[in-house]
Amino acid sequence: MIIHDVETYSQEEMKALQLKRLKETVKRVTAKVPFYQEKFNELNITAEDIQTVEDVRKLPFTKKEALRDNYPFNLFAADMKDIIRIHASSGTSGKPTVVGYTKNDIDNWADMVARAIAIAGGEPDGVFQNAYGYGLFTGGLGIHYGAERLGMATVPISGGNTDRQITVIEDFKPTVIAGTPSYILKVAEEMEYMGKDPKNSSLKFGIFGAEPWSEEMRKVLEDKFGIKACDIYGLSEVMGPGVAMECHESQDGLHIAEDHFIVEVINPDTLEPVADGEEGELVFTSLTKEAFPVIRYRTGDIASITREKCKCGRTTTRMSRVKGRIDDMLIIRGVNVFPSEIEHFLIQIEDLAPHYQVRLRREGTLDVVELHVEVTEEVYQQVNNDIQHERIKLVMKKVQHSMKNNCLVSMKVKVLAPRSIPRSEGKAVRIVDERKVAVTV
Ligand code: DLL
Repeated sequence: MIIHDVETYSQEEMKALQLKRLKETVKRVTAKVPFYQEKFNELNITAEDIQTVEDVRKLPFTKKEALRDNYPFNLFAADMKDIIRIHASSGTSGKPTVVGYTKNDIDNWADMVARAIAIAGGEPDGVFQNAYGYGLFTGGLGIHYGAERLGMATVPISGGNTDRQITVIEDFKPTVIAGTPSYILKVAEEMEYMGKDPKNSSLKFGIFGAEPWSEEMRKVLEDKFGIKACDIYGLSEVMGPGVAMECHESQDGLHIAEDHFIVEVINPDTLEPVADGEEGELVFTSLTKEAFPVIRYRTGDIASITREKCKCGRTTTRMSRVKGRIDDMLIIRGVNVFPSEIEHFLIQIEDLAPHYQVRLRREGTLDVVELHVEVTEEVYQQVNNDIQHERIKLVMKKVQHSMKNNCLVSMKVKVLAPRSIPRSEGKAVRIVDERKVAVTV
């Protein structure tokens, strides 16, 4: 369901809208935020220098450190009396990053998420189960306001409490469920464990994101629930969920809300733009935000974009799935691997459950990478719960072989009993660095 004209704008129409809004944003941050004033002064840039959308490249990049250095409110471009919401992300090191919203910001965000839910197949008359965490994280409330704005009967169940999630699925008969793919997988598994078939539920669509996930994981979730599962992207610094959303018709890239953001893809080393279709770091400039505008925010997320028209009829630029964050890329004896690539190949191996964790340890002076995987309940029963069984050893060899051939890395593999790898209620912890603190991917 296309609910907004801008989704089918011609490139000229979109650029005209973006240019007008970009100029306003540059004026706003120049007037209100000392951090940007100083940066623009250094480069001798004013709003007058912005004559085309491409002139965004004249502006300086902003990195996460800027948020930490200006903790908590120094990047806000609105008076505190006009701020009506504050979110923050914990971050794994240092101070949290804090973002604010005015009434207009919350309104625009709700519109954007309503549009995203419609892109993913949501209809106003359905019931929406929101299993994203409510709180400082933008997932819960961000998605909630959008689902209400679309007119859906929104159930604010939040993440966790899996038994109750299952009761709601059975009794409230939701048509759409939203949550991290790893947590929704846990809900499905729990249903199966109770002897229930998730396919018998009323669910038709899933809106999954906030963490990297693979095409293979999509297939697992779609098969288990008998739904269409679409990818939702966003980050708190830029707005929250809904910056981009995949359509259920094509499931071929995420439509970026270009009336609210300009997207660029750059080479993270040279900072030069890369060609459409080539992978690089996503960079966003906000166009409508009042409280927390961002100029060329470097997300650290790796993806590519295409400007080709989508089969669904929308004309907005699409981004590929996010492969992962640059920070979470593993470098194993000179070879770069993202956890999402490991997932892609692991799920194809029979006898394995779709859960994994990469653990980094130090043995003497050497860094050791150990991949933890789980066998399925079925196989485990067949080998009489004997994790040393020959069949399990064969599974281990298959995993090692696949990693070596497909990801070009050799790693130790540990095959564990079902339900051994910790499940998360929100974002899955895919890498555990025992040399330092755990990082969330
Ligand atoms: O995760 C916002 C969100 C909530 C998005 C609900 C989608 C659904 P943050 O906690 O600030 O915000 O984390 C943002 O999560 O920079 C990516 O690295 C990662 N991420 C978000 N969506 C996806 C996705 C929310 N669909 C960070 N695929 C981003 C891969 C994603 N990674």
